[in-house]
Amino acid sequence: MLEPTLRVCEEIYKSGAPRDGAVYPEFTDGIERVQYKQLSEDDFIKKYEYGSMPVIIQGVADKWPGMKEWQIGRLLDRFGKSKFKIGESDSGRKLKVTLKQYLEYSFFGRDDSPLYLFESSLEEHPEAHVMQKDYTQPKYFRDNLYDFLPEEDQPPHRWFLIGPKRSGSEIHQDPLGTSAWNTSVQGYKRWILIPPAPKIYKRFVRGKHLMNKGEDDEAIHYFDFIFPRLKRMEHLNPEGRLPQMIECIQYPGETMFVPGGWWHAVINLNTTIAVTQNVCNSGNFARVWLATRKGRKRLAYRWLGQLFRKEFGLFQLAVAMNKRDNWVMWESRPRLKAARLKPERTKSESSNTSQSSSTSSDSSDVSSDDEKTIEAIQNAIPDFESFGRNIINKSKRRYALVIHEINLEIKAIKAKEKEERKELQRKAEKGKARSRSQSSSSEEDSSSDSSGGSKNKTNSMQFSGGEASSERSKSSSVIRIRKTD
Ligand SMILES: O=C(O)CCC(=O)C(=O)O
Ligand SMILES: [Fe+2]
Repeated sequence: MLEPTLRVCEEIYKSGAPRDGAVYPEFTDGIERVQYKQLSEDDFIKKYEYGSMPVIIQGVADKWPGMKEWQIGRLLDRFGKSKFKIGESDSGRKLKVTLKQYLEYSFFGRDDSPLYLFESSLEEHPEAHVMQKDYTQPKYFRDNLYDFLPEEDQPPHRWFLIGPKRSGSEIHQDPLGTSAWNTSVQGYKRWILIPPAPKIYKRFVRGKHLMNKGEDDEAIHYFDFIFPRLKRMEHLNPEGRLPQMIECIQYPGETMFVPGGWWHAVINLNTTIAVTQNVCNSGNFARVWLATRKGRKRLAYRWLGQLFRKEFGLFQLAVAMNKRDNWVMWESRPRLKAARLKPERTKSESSNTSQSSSTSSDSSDVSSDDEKTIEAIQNAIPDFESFGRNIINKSKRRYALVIHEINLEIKAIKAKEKEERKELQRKAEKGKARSRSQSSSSEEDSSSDSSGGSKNKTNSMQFSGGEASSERSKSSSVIRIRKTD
């Protein structure tokens, strides 16, 4: 299935023909393309980041040394003996092999869904850290709000990738609502992008409702079988639930921008070498804040402290969102409770309270600097109504858009949570029924959404022993884990 598309891509690439609107055997390229030199930071943020619109940027990598250095032969000469991460076992153990081993595997192996080299900490790599100099961040992403946290506290956000033909990324959203840029230095990537919307759930975009028994959601299987069904039933069908989506090819040298929350899946049409980074900026802050305060409670607390010092407008936004949702931050739970009980505490009482809150959680997460900040935060919480007016007056367009997005997101999150609760209930009922009918034999993995977890582990570990399996090998858990934090 990939071959005819690859042939069209190569023709277009050689002839220098325009890529927007190009017609491939199974789809028409529907993404907008822009020139790096012609698009200012402001225009990018307004149109694509606030506008939550994917775009391919041409010309970002024109002067990168990596365009010459990141050729397979060169990389092999430079780093053939160095080890890179190609996955993780289900228990989180890193799977590393030498670049030479990996390239042998990817050129000579016959895996249906090959393993993907996904190295997340190039800067810490004993030899390959020099590759950091081979590329520069596009100008639109220099302000990353996570940079307010020390590097070691930040969720992973930089990856170097090598993937052979047929390798790819299952359909997913990037972690914590962040946006991403992804530059292909070599090779063609086919993308599917689906915008976030209240009724677009994980199970739905994965096409669980359209899967036959025994089918999985690995990238190659998704592109070949599941997605065509989803497109027919839910996109092309006027009664379908998926009116919007984008299909396109990313060519060598092009940079894909994926806004926070967008579902996306990728398949490599030939060997690709790419670099990708995730960012949080004022354009996606509302989404990232909602995800961070829920998924990374302690990190959110520390981050809020930094925002207070360095980006007061966004700090206010975060606090307003918390107020509106009655969300109590991790650290401030006991503090607020105590404040409600004893509004006029003495100094010593208040320090006792904060001590006991620390021991009940993780004291190492709270520095005394944070303590001072949290005090200031508590005093600075604005009244939401006046805060809203204030903000709108201050910079109408910017925040109106953000607030609108918050509303959509809150709705989506509530709907999602409801769905999750139902799912949990279903599982619990299923479990009860099962334990009634059978008491032994518990080999099966019961998590409904993690397709083939233990199978993947076995295959990954086989490979770590240096075997290029000629059987169908799976990498889905490997891929799924890599952009989580
Ligand atoms: O190039 C790819 O495989 C896509 C990468 C991606 O979407 C991700 O890592 O989140
Ligand atoms: Fe992604």
